[in-house]
Amino acid sequence: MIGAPKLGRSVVSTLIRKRTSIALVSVFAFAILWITSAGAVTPGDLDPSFGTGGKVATDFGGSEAAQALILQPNGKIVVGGSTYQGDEVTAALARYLPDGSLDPVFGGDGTVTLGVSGSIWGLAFRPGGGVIAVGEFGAVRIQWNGLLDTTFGTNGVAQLPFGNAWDLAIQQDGKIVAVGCNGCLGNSDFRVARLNPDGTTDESFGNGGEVDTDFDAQDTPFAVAVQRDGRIVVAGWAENANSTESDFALARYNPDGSLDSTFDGDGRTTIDFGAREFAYDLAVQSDAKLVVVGQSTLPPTGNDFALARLNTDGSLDTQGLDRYLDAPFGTGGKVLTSFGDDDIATSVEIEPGGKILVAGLASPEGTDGDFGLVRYNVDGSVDSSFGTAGKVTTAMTTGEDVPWGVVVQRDGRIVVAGGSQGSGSDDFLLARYQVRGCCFIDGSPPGGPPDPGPLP
Ligand SMILES: [Ca+2]
Ligand SMILES: [Ca+2]
Ligand SMILES: [Ca+2]
Ligand SMILES: [Ca+2]
Repeated sequence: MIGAPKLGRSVVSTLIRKRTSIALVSVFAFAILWITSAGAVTPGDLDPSFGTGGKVATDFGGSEAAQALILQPNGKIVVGGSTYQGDEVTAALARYLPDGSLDPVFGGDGTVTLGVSGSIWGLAFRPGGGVIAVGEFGAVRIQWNGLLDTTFGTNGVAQLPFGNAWDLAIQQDGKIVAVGCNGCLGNSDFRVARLNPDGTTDESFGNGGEVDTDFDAQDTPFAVAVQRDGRIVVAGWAENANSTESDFALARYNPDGSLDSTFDGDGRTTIDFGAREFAYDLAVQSDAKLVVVGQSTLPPTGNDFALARLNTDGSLDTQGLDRYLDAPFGTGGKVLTSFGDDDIATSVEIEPGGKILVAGLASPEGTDGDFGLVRYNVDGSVDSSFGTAGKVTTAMTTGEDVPWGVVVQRDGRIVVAGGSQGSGSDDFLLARYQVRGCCFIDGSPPGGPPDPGPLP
């Protein structure tokens, strides 16, 4: 699904580089241990109290990929994706305790394989308990113990009017907004659909429960958020007919599904970085500005992390509304960040203090591709107190490690989840990172309410 990351790297040179890195690691191991024991934590360091050295891999017995990540209020971590076994792709979920171990309350061993085909691409908590997941299969509701709720939709599965749902958001009234495209090929458009909380089509939304929005030839919506005022924002990309040019594309809708004319005049806007752009995630800041992230592809430098921030009226955040308090974002509202080669931002989360965390595939020159994480200040500059000059890369496998979700715990620690391609052992992959002053190095859980009880 990710644009077109180049895989044509020399395996031999990769192996040589890996051996060199191992040698360097052993040389510096004592120094790193000493620094850790002295309590000097650099924000962005892996959290040793999570899994093994800050990393977790979960195998379902096949080829897995994690594509959605949410955090329960009590600190448990829910990850959704797929497992490929015996020529079948099946929706799969895992739930983890705060220390990264699998939660046996969930499905008996922490993992659940749903009896629906296709991958989970979006997860969200449902008010009143349970989790809604969307993907190729439509939408399902999962109970606190991992079981499918068969009172939802038809025998537990609600149909959605597209081949694949890429994301969802849940309104305050419990209605479910999902995005996908009417074909995703040829002359496709953004399609937004809304379900009632019980999984039936919400006929009050748009045209019989769905809305189509055209930008260019091939339009693909990939992320959706519901603003606090109830308006619905969708981000993705608009591509021309011969795939030579594409831009970030955003649409905003009123709660009834009509385009919001206060957003760039007609409810739609596109953002060009001067190359081919694809947007994969969207976050709404506390001041209602929108942050969109994805990739910009400009040969020969490959893909870069691409970020844009929009004002609430849909214009790029080029000035800031208050010259003292509200800094403009990047250059002309846009930021590009390179790790070296093929770098693709897939997920964004706003920290409580307003800093912006972006996770994605990071490929420093010549590497096989790893989890990448960048923390930005509110003005779009990289936060130099984080990692190395604002960036962190984590090799999860010898393959191409692609994160598809980032969340911030209540204690500030950062969890990233995703999968890998080409390593030969594709599992759900998670990493957790520390932040400055982190006092949770002993693994004490953040506490909070217990799991919600069974659905009524
Ligand atoms: Ca596996
Ligand atoms: Ca179109
Ligand atoms: Ca473009
Ligand atoms: Ca890797």
